[in-house]
Amino acid sequence: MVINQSDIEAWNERNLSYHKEKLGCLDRQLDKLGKDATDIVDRLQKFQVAIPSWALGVGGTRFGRYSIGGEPANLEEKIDDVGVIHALTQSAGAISLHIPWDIPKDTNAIKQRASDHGLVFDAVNSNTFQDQQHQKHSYKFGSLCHTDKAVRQQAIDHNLEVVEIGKALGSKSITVWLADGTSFPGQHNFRKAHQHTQNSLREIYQALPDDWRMFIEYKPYEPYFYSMVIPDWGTSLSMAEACGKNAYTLVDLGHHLPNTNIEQIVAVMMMKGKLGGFHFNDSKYGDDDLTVGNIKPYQLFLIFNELVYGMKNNESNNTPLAWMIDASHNLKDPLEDLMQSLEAILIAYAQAMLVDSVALEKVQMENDVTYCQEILQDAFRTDVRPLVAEARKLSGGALNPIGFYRKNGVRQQLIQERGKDVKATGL
Ligand SMILES: [Mn+2]
Repeated sequence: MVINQSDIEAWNERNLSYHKEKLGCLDRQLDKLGKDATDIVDRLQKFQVAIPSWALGVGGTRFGRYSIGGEPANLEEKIDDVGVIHALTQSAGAISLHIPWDIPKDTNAIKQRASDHGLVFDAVNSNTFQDQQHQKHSYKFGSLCHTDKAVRQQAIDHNLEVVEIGKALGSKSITVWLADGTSFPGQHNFRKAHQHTQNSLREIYQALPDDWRMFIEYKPYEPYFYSMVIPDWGTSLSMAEACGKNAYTLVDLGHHLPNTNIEQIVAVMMMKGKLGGFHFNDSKYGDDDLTVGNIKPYQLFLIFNELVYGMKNNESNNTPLAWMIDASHNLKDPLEDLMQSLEAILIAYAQAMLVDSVALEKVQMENDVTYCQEILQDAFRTDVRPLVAEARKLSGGALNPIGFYRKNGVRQQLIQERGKDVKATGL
């Protein structure tokens, strides 16, 4: 399934006059505020978010999984799906592989296929949260933290294998998320579990090529409900620091207890030069993995406000961040859902670029609390969608990707090509 550029152009032509009308209005508004629309559009065009290979099929809950039809059955088709999203949005120029769900059989052919779609390989993700067939030791009671050295070694070896696969594909980073934890008090010696994990991570880190980065993800609970070995940013940061300069903390928006101030975490981690990457999603209660920005768009904006400030004021030389959508799709068409997520991310980014940071700093100094809020909300309540659409159009994408996707019956074509009953591996 390949989207024809000429179809996108024809689609844009039909929708152009309405777009121009909206863009013109916004341009005049921004002019008055002294904001340069061209610069914002330019930055939006450059912003690329990785799509994980496990997010292209319909996910399930503990209770059921309802296939949508035409799901990708193998890595090649997953790459094709990201290709569709990228062709329409021009902002999903990377794919993040999950090992062992998506081990390339023919690395060169996979690289070629990705590059045909204009895609590169982002961080590779290891998996020690479930047992694979023919695996010698079980991870039931932990992986990098396990009491048994042989289990820890097996988990370390798996991570090193993931790095080898990533090297062959041109990836430059590995993301480690551990499901290690306990559900009952007394089950772990906290100190030993922490030390084992720390030592295991250090071993993986030391085997990384010099130009690779390691991202350490944290999560407060789930799959275990009493304790997790890396429950929060503080633990992740201390482990990253103990590993070395190329180890960073990775923030997954869903991996926080309710009402955690994620924007503050982002600000401080960037100031310390230890924020490595981001997993985008949205949630109401826990790690719900819902469409980005669909429930808490203001929080997403506030996070981007800190990101934009951090990228502008980068005294600590924080590494360029790795962006990825980490969501699961149970109800919607995964491709539509991912396009909605990309849109939400770009909207929040554009709004954050509208924040008058000079004025904000001034009123902060004066402790003018009312005006601090006014400045933030002025930016947040600006409808920046024409800028996002313009950026997409200039890069060769569709003005309205979901409109195009529906009108051109992309899902129907995928079902025709791949069948109704295929199920993708993934969450
Ligand atoms: Mn994640």
